Amino acid sequence: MIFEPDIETMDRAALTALQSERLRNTVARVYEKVPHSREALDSAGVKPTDIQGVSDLWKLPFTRKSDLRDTYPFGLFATDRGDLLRIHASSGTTGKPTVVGYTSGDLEVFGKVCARALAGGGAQPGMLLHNAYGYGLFTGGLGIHAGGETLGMGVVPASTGMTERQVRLIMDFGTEVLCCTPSYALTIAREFKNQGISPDQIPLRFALVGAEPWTETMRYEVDSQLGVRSVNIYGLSEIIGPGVSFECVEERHGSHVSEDHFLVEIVDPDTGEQLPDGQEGVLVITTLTKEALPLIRYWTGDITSLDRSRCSCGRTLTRMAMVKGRTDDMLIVKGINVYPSQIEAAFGKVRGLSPFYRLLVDRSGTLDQLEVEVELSKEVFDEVTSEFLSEEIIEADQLLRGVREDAQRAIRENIGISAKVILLEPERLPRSEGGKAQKVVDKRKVLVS
Ligand code: DLL
Repeated sequence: MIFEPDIETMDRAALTALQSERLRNTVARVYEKVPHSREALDSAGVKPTDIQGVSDLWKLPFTRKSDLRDTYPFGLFATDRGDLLRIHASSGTTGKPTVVGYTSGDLEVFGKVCARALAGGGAQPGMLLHNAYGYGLFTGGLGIHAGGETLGMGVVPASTGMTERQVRLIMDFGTEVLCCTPSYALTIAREFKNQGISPDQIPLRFALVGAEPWTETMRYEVDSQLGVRSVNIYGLSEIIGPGVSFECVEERHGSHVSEDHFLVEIVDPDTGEQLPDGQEGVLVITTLTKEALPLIRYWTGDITSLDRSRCSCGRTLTRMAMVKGRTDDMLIVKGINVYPSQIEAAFGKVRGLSPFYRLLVDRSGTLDQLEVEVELSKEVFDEVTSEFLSEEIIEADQLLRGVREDAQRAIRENIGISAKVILLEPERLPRSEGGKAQKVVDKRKVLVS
């Protein structure tokens, strides 16, 4: 189902005209209302009148997370504090949190883009939505909540944690749609299994998962363990929260960007030059309708590519590929760029591994060392332990060695780096309780511990 067909299937020329008009207004407003951004434009030698349309976008300077931090808390806001109806903030693990605000108009847009995403993912008015994104300063909970209500769904504001209870509520209510992070979807799946509930007994039909990178391997696990068809939902607080882009349940091949509100481009991470469609780089987003916190050319740090070809679902909105990772998540190990999702993708082809893994990077002397802890799949683990019981230890040992060698080879062949793989028994790694999973421990950054 398409929530706003007029917009979502709009002819490209009409959409570009709409974007150009909104871009002109946004730049003029920001220039007038936000001194910090006015200075940035002035020092780049750009006047609002230089921006006539989308094709002039490249002339504008980037806005970065540091601009939000430097002007903490409300320095980039274009409205009075009295016009704010809501404030969200990032957890701010390093330094000050990033604060974002919404006017009544912004909240309406937020609800609509999330409703588009839910409808795109298979949800329909009248269905129940189990929302296991965190409620609070994180935008996931309240954002998706508003999307469900805007679409006409009944929303269960489950938030995160207490997985046993989440499973019980889904079963008792007969809930059709699940929203949570991909790692938490697998935690919920494991709890269903522990309670002896098989995928065909679970009432869920659709899942919108996001807020952290995930891969096709994980999608397969989510779908098969929960008996759902899962789609990706992407977003970031600075731009609005969830709902910046979403996959359609028909194709599940790239996430449609709500381009009437968010203008996207891909740029070279080193030079900032715009890159052509299809090429991978940093996603940069300009808000087109945001009132409280309009952002010009916001450097998301997320690595992806764009595809403007038509989609069989009927939407004309540009699609962005699954986010590979963030520029600041990228590890440089022995001079080679490594994203956690590349390891996950490489492991997807190895029999005997589960999707639960963690990268540990350390330095011995001047040499970087990468270790990857990964849990064995339940099947292989059972096979190995039963062989132990029957005292066929040698065979079990061979099986484990084989899995480990395959895993190490997959990393070498796919990423070009040698890593030590450590096989763990199932459920050894810390599980996501609804938040974003921590996939990397970089011990090189710890100066004193
Ligand atoms: O994670 C908003 C959100 C909530 C999106 C619920 C989807 C669902 P932040 O906490 O500000 O906002 O984190 C934003 O998370 O820049 C990406 O690096 C990452 N991210 C978000 N969605 C995805 C996704 C929310 N589908 C940051 N795939 C972004 C990969 C994602 N990474």
